[in-house]
This record gives sequence, C-alpha cells and structure tokens, in this order.
Amino acid sequence: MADQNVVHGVCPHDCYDTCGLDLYTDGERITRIAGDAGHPLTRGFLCLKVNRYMERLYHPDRVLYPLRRSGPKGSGAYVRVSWHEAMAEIAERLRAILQEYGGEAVLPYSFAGNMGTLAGGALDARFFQAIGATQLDRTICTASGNAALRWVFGTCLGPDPETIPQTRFVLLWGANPMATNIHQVPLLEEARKAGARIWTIDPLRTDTAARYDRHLRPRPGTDLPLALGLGRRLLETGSFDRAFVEEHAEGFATYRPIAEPWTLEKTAEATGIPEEDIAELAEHLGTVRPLLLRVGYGVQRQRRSAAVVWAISALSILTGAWRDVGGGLLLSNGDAFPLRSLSESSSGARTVNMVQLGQALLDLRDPPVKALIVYNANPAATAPDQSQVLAGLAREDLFTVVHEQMPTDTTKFADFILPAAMAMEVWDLHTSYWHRYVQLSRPAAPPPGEAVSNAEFFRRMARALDLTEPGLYDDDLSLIRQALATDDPALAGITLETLAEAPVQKLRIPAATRPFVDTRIKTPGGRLRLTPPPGTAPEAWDVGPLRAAQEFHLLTPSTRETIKSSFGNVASLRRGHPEPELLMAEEDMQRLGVGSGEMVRVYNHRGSLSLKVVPSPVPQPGTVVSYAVRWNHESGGRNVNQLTSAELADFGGGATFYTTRVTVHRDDDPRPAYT
Ligand SMILES: Nc1nc2c(c(=O)[nH]1)N[C@H]1C(S)=C(S)[C@@H](COP(=O)(O)OP(=O)(O)OC[C@H]3O[C@@H](n4cnc5c(=O)[nH]c(N)nc54)[C@H](O)[C@@H]3O)O[C@H]1N2
Ligand SMILES: Nc1nc2c(c(=O)[nH]1)N[C@H]1C(S)=C(S)[C@@H](COP(=O)(O)OP(=O)(O)OC[C@H]3O[C@@H](n4cnc5c(=O)[nH]c(N)nc54)[C@H](O)[C@@H]3O)O[C@H]1N2
Ligand code: SF4
Ligand SMILES: [Mo]
Repeated sequence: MADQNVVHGVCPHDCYDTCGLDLYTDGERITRIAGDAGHPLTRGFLCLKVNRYMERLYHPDRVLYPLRRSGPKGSGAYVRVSWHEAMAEIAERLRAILQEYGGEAVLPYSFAGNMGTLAGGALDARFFQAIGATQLDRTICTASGNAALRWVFGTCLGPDPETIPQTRFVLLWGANPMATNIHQVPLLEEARKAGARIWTIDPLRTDTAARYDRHLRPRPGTDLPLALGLGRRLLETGSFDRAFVEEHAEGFATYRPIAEPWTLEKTAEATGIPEEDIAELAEHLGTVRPLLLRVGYGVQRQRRSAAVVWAISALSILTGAWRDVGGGLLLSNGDAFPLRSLSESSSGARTVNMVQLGQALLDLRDPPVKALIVYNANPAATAPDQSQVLAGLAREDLFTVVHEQMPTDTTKFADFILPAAMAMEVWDLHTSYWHRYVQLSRPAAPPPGEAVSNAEFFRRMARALDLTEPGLYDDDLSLIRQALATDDPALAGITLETLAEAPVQKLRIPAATRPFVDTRIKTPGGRLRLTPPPGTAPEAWDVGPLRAAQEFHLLTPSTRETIKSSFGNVASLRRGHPEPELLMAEEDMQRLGVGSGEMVRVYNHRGSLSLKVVPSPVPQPGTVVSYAVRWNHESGGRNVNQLTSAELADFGGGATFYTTRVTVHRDDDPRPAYT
C-alpha cells in the first residue's frame, strides 16, 4: 500500500465554521477525514455530520457518470452516457433554445452547496454572462439580513469571533450554535469561565437555549417589538451611550418615535415575554461591557426580516457596544474578505429571485424559461412553495441539466445529470461568513468515476457551445491567483504561493480592530444608520394572532444531523429520526387528542403533508417544529416546503420560511382541507 499523506482541505458546506480538514490519502482514495488541529478557531474537531463524511464521500449512490433521462420526468429512470454524448446533446438543445428564445430563456439555479470561491461565482458566472442568461438573485438564505446590515453599517462585518472570550454579556438572538456553529461553543465557554453571562432569545427551547444562563422565549415573529421595546427602555432609563450615538450615528430623531410606543407592557403583550424579563435584559444591555449581540440568520426568515435586523442593530448603536474589543453585533463577517470578484457584477439580463423559482418556471414569459441549469443546490427539496416548484420542474418542455454528487429530489427532474466532484477532490479557496481565515483546499485524491469540479463542468459547457471568451477556460490555479490579486492590505502576503506553504492564513486585520470605531463607516453619510431600511414599515408591525384552535406557527430550522438537504442519504445520521417528524408541546397534543407517534395532517392553502408527531419541550404551545430539510421521497415526494411561502421579506428580497401558519389535524379526521 502506498504511504499515507495528509493534505489540507476545507469543509465546503454552508456553515459558519468553515473548518480546516486533514485529508488522509493513499493518492488514489481518501482514507480518513479529520479536523485540522492547526486551525486556530476550528481546533481539530468536527461536527456530527462531517465526522461521518466517509459515508458521504464514497456513498454507493454517488453519481459517477453522466446520465440521460430514459423515462418520464420525475420517474428517476436514467441511462449512462459518455461525457462526449451528453455535452453534444446539451449543446444542441441549448443552441436551439438560445436561437429561438434568446439567452434569458436559460436560468441558472445554485446556492451554497459548496462555498468555495471556484465552486460558485467563478466560471459558472462567466458562462451564464457569456450566453446572456437570466440572472439569479441568490436570496434564499441571508439576503434580507445582509441587506439590513449593509444599510445600517455599510457592510457585513462584525467583531472577530476570536475576541468572544473577552466578552462579558452575550445575547444569542435567533441563533442556535449548538447545531449550526459548534466551534463557537468553546469560545462562549471561555467567556463564561471569565465571568460572562449568556442569554438566548429564541421561540424554541433549543439545546443552545437550554445550555446557557437565561432563555427568553418570544412568540415567533415578534422580534421587532422586542428590539424596539428594549430600545425604548434604554432611552427611558437613560442607559444609552449618547456620546457614541452623536459621534457615529445618524437618524436618532427618526428612531425615537418608532420605538416610543413600545412600552414594557405593550412589548410583553406582543412577545409573550414577561415585563420584568424585558426590563432585566435592558438593564444588562445598558450596563455590562463588553456586550456582544450574536444574531443568527433565524431572525431574518420572516416577513419583517430587515426591520428586525435593523432594530437589533440599533441596540448595538444605542449601547455603544462597538466601543469595546469583543463587543458589537455579529451576524456576518462575509464582507471582511476583500477577494477580487471573478465575474462582472451584472450582465444587464433580467433577474429572477430564487425564492420564486416555482413562479419563474410556471409563469415567466418573453421569454419563458426553457432551460434550467442546477448546481450546488437541491431546489425540489429546499425552495419554498414546493408544489409550484415541482410543477415547474415537471414541465416536459423544460430542459433541465443538474450537476450533482448524489441522486437528489432535483436530479429526478433532470434531462441530464452530470457527476460532480467533492470538495476534497479539487482545488479551491475558502473564506468564511463567521471567522477571518482564508484557506486553500487541495485535492487529496482524484474524483471517482467521471466526476468533475464545478469549474471544469462550466469549461466543458463553454467548449460545447464553442464560446470564445478566453476567461471561460481559465484553470483552477489561475482563478485562485485572480481572486487574491488585490492590493488590499487585509490580504497582504496572502498568495497562492504562501497558501501552498501555510494553507490557513488570517486576514491582516488585528483582532483588536473595532469595526466602525477604528475603521471607516462605509454608508453614504459615513455614519451608522438608525433610520430603518427604505420600504420597511416597523411602525406598522403585526404578525396577527393564531385564528383557530388547530392553527399553529410552523418553524423549520436547522438540526445537527444535516445541513439543509445535504446529508439526506447518510444512513447513520438518519438512524435516530428515520421519518420526518412534527415536534409538538404535550399540552397541544392533549388538546388535539393526538398521541406520540401518531400521524397528523399538516396543511395550509399552499399544500399538505403527513408527519409523525413527537412530544417535545422544544416548541411552546401554539408552535410546531419540523427540522429542515428532509428529502421529498421520504414522504411521498414532498416535504415541509409544501407549506412555506415564496413571499419575499420586507427588504433585500429574502425568504420568509419562518412566517408559516398551518392547520394540524389527526390523519383520520374527516374534516375537509383548508379553504
Ligand atoms: N447542523 C447544521 N448546521 C447548519 C445548517 C444546518 O441545516 N444544520 N444550516 C446552515 C445554513 S444554510 C445556515 S443559513 C445557518 C443558519 O444557522 P442559524 O443562524 O443558527 O439560523 P437558523 O438555524 O435558521 O435558526 C436559528 C434559530 O432561530 C430561531 N428562530 C426561528 N424563528 C425565530 C423568530 O421569529 N425569532 C427568533 N428570535 N428566533 C427565531 C430558530 O428556532 C433557531 O433555533 O446554519 C448553517 N449551519
Ligand atoms: N423549510 C425550510 N427550507 C429551507 C430553510 C429552512 O430553514 N427551512 N433554509 C434555507 C436555507 S438557509 C438555505 S441556505 C437553503 C439551502 O438549500 P440548497 O441550496 O438546495 O442546499 P442543500 O440542500 O444543502 O443542497 C446542496 C446540494 O449541492 C450539492 N453539492 C455539494 N457540493 C457540490 C459541488 O461541489 N458541486 C455541485 N455541483 N453540487 C454540489 C449537494 O450534493 C446538495 O445536493 O435551504 C433553504 N430552505
Ligand atoms: S459542517 Fe460546519 S462544523 Fe461541520 S465540519 Fe463543516 S464547517 Fe465544520
Ligand atoms: Mo442558509
């Protein structure tokens, strides 16, 4: 047997942590995947899912060869073809579509299945620009929260997570690091040992909420009144940092009357949180330093997403939390990395918001969408308003190409499935939306079968269409060089050559640099904005009460066992929860007369689904939970996204997965479906 080598890799999944990996290889195959102990933040341990990665990497179902559909759409019948045949036929179909309908009849659909710089936004973007394809607005996850951050702060930047141990009060707001950001937990423990208090604001009793000092449990979707009520309380008690506001902010006169109506009494009524808890939290915010508001993306999957993130951001300004190292607000550090973009920002072609994929496939005209090219995503399972999405994907006249590693719910609708390499088999460059490290990911073994990287897939697409722009054919290492070719001091000395020697390098920004105090504020006025984002209407807040005894608020957040649909066929992760479940408070189960393990019908005007009820302390009465996202074929070709809405949030075009109301009945209940 050949010697074992260890190669540096990076976990490519859509996760805050962006772990460094040690890839053990015999040159032909990867033999073991472990955490890189040399990564200062991810510290050599991995999460539950990636500890099982060998099961995913060489899974018996992995797509290894190009496949051509041989049955009706959705049937899953395919035959193996050569790359040559596949690309020739794809080119022929695309050419005909381009000729008859123009470039905008082609729609790309991708998200963050692989977060690498080359895996998305590189040759894919150049390819779609070259053919004049419809542009995809990639909004499904963070769009509204990030738009609100850019509105308030001018950028998506927060404190360096390496300063968390210095913090003395941490408010985890709509964030569940025990499931989604496990490498933050040791940092929180260090802070705690040094005396920090940690509170959680989450409608659910998550493992995170259960672990720390206090848990405030608002009704879902009531964060806006809560944030405004806390702001009003800070102003009323005089415990806000007037000097910081005067020096660094604008719009105080606009903010004040918006917060004014939210007395403790009204805030308690809207949120369901007792008045004294709100007052106590306000007191902590006003007095304990350093103060970190660690906001999660969970707060911005609701109708008022941007207003919520704005109102929480306002608390970081009113308290002057930014004055201290270890203080401020951290939702995203994504804009800390000044990489050079590998594509133009806009081609001028029309744009489709990915949240509205179903409508785009069914309703768009002049031209209609005639070809769909999917990579890094599984929209049949993960996009909202699923019945529309599935109806769109089922159109026999839609030509669909999916570049994938696994047979997913989406590949079932493909005319061609092309095999995708795994991140451990290709070159890439990784940043993070949480920490401040740039990492080089090296191929540790060749991809099995005929799988290719995303970059190579789009080179082949360009070649098949005889496109001539030379940038469409750049090789992987040239692309990495291009991305690093800036003279921004944060990247000084970080080159392909130095990364080859030291694959984990920190941006040249000292951890003690305080955002917006020590750095320029990049809003147009050079000040932090206390004025709400345009078009949001925080004064007109209303989620409305539940209207019937059987109506519930449905939340579908992340769980430890998967990242969205990405680990859907890793059996060892499924074992504990072989079927999709509906978590319900015991009090509600008694009220509805359903027992543990019984099937219930969960429905609204968009769709319906049968789920197994599990009694749980996680949801409060009136709320039910089903973790996202199970593969559709586990429950008759559908999942919880039957129930979620394609409505856009208030600003930034984000998704509203967590603003979902459903009715729950026993499966044998004869009452008619929702009208
Ligand atoms: N293990 C695991 N890790 C993941 C993922 C995964 O699926 N599994 N997904 C990855 C992805 S794609 C992302 S975007 C991130 C997301 O990770 P997070 O930023 O943590 O966001 P979510 O998991 O969406 O939700 C976090 C919390 O918000 C709560 N929440 C829901 N509604 C409300 C509300 O109205 N108000 C408040 N205050 N809280 C609310 C939920 O109950 C949940 O506990 O995690 C990434 N990491
Ligand atoms: N109900 C509900 N729905 C949700 C959410 C929710 O909270 N509730 N969360 C939403 C959020 S935050 C997000 S980010 C989206 C995520 O939704 P998607 O973007 O669809 O993400 P995944 O389900 O992780 O699917 C990613 C796919 O990419 C494939 N893949 C991985 N690496 C590569 C690669 O290198 N090349 C290619 N070609 N393919 C690759 C994987 O095999 C996987 O099938 O889901 C959203 N959907
Ligand atoms: S999914 Fe997240 S925590 Fe798990 S290995 Fe990947 S980056 Fe690390
Ligand atoms: Mo996400």
